[in-house]
Amino acid sequence: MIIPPQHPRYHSLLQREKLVEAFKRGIVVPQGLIAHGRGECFDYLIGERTTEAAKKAIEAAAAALLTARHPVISVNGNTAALVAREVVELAEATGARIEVNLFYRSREREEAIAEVLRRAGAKEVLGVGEDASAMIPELFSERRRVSPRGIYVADVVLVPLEDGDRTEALRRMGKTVIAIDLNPLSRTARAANITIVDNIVRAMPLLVEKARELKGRSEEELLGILKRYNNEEVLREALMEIWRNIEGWFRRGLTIEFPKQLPEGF
Ligand code: PTJ
Repeated sequence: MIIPPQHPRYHSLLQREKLVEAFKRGIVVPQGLIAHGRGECFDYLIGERTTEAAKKAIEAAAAALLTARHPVISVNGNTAALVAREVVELAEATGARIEVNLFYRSREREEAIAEVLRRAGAKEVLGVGEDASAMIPELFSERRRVSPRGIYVADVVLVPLEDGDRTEALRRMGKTVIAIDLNPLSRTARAANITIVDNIVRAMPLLVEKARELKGRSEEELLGILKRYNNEEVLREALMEIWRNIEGWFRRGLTIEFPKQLPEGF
């Protein structure tokens, strides 16, 4: 479907089209379309823009990835459909490895997602087939299967659009977890060390830019950013932003004003 760029919801519709297209190619699961709908709702409430709170989280995420010994970016169907190029750029900027990790795992999807990433420029993609031979303890979904060269040994893991169980399991393994989740109340958002409450399509390019900007900085400076960062505060700010937006709608009224008389010629 062709969406006219002047359509008021152009960007949102474009994301839907990308996901539907990826669904038809077996990259995104039907549940991924539902998950995106939930994300859209929260995006509406935060004003469909990157908040100051999200910018703080993005800076901390860049610092965490740059100071990590074994950083890994975990990729699922929705992430591959929406931001494959940015995943590769972020991996290049931070030295992170890329690993396919799926909630609804199948060999066909692993391969299809790895192919999307390779086409976007990835030289190596972990977590496909026999490579996903290590297990995350106490986790019962297919997401427990990880690469012994990737998530299993990672000290910092970026998990966009994650489920709560795995975030908690990764934390129990002592890893630093960075989440991207539009829902500040989700279990993932609350369990992660750093939560970027923003749409992945806005957050990822900003994260790449920040990582490139901070790359030359000293370890001391980067650790300073992490020390000052407070995730609880960032989640509170994200909720406050939603609250302020709702207050604004109350104040301004909810109806749309139309001209009382039709202009001449109608
Ligand atoms: O590809 P698979 O098999 O790994 O499956 C992926 C999904 C997304 C289906 C799976 O991980 C899942 O069920 O996720 P959840 O538990 O529904 O969580 C997804 C979270 O991502 C929700 O809290 C949504 O609000 C959020 N979300 C959805 N779209 C976006 C988003 N956050 C940021 N940007 C988005 N575009």
